[in-house]
Amino acid sequence: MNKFFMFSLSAIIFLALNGNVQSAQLDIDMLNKRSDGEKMVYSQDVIYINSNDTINWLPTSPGHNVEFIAYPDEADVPQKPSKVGKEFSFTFTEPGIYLYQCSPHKSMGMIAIVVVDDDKSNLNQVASTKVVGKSKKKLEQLISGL
Ligand SMILES: [Cu+2]
Repeated sequence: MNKFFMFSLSAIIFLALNGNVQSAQLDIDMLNKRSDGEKMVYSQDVIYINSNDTINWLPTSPGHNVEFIAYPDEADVPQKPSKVGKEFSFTFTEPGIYLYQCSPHKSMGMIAIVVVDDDKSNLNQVASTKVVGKSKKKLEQLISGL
């Protein structure tokens, strides 16, 4: 074996061992007003991520939080809403659709969706999740856009 071959082989082994553990850190702002004029919203209504990516929700505006209300059966999401006005982070290890809301503004349409690994197998479960007030129409819009 020549040196170049050895080098290539080690590079391939390195990528094989490390290529799948790359994960991203993504920020979502919790906002009173978004640049498009929408009020009481997350900066992204729908975000597509890969498994093992982490989302950091930032208290860019005060008074918001994150409360998961629908998610894949296997997902180990927090069962309690995050603290209002505090940064919150979660690493998504299970593929599927996650629906969350802001507890104080759940009737004002402050809901959003995370899709992990483009897996939409729990779409019906998410679509039939009970939401309140303006979030009913918004959920229909988000679902139809997936
Ligand atoms: Cu809110």
